[in-house]
Amino acid sequence: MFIDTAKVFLKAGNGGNGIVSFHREKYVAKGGPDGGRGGNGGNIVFVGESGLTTLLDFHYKRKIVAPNGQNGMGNNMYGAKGESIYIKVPLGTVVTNLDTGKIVADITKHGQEVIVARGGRGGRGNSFFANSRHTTPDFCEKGEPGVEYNAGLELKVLADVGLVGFPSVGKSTLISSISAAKPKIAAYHFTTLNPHLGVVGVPDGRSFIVADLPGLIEGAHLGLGLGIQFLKHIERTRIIVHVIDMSATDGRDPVDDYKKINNELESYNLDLMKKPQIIVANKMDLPGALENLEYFKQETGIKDIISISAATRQNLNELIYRIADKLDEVKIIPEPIYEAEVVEYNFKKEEEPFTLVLCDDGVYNVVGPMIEKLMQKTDFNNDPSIRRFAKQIRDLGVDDALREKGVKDGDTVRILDYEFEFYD
Ligand SMILES: Nc1nc2c(ncn2[C@@H]2O[C@H](COP(=O)(O)OP(=O)(O)OP(=O)(O)O)[C@@H](O)[C@H]2O)c(=O)[nH]1
Ligand SMILES: [Mg+2]
Repeated sequence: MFIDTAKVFLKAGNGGNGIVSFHREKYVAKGGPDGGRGGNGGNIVFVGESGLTTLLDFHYKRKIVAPNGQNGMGNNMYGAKGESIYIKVPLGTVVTNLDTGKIVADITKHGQEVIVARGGRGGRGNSFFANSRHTTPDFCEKGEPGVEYNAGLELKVLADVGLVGFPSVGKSTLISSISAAKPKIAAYHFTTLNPHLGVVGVPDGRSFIVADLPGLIEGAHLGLGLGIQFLKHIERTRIIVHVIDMSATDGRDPVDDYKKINNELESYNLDLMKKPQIIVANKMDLPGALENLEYFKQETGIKDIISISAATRQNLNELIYRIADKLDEVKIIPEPIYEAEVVEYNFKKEEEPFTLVLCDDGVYNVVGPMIEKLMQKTDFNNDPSIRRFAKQIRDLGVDDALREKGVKDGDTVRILDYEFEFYD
């Protein structure tokens, strides 16, 4: 089966903790601080790979965890960093953070690397905090946690041209006649179950990529036939080649076919109808096709139709040139519509550093990315470290804000899962 969606839990490595350490040497009573920094946690990086065509691998990989950074050591030694993990994904993979619903990455180029989950930074050791006034700091930072979330992966095939039409109109026959792609061809409907890509060389040196897509039927936008799963691939193509069986082998009316397919495209996404369409009358080698073509032109008023026979390779060169010229006209490849989400552990400067939320139990919660980050970096088993945290949040104005809300000495205040007693 063709797999074009997958879910995976991503967990980047935590940063290693900084440590508190003092230099020791024979006959030296107490040396300077020399606690090193923790190593950064490993990132999870997705890499675009043109050789891959499905997300099948992710069905065996439910969870990707990058290694943590090591803690810092004495003698100013840094902890080793967690190695980043590189995962190959097919071109056209869109990654969504399912916890927030935001698009994280859209991988469209071979070799393109996107950090989809950033490892936490290592905490600084006590040697980092030494200065002329404070020569023997006895606190350090903990490492930041790595980014983690449930990711949804979706593959949207990238091609210049999408072959669109009812089942059995000859889409696969066409791609196999104009490129080296060899999809299955047969007289029954839905022979093609997954998109095939083929590179077409124009005799004048140009080339383009064609996607042979599974057939559409009425109601596809509602999920009938192979449904929406493949309509979405058409979103990524620059032009549409609309293939019609002009011989009406299956007993349908070609005019009806044409209208129904356009109706499906429009119902799925209005923008699909804005894409340039080249209309191809196929199976012109069969009896009745010429008459049907005249009738088609009359009924629709469309004159610009390319008549071919994919099976007997009639008029294929004209089609190829026509596609290449049209692609030249629509040179601008639609850029990915998504802005990459900042998957980093970051906060915007202009953002409120914190907000106070009154919970049902009457306790104030101090929330906000900045305050939570400070909190995660604090080692609560170490008094000086806690004092430093208290000073940092006082400097941010948390104490004043709480007092304004009427919080008094001895009242409980929460940050993340921790409860504190409020003291001035
Ligand atoms: N005579 C004739 N038969 C053709 C032509 N093109 C395709 N066929 C036949 O039509 C049938 C369907 O062809 P396919 O290429 O599998 O059609 P498709 O559009 O890919 O069909 P699905 O994958 O089911 O959507 C096959 O039996 C082909 O041999 C043509 O130009 N002339
Ligand atoms: Mg086919």
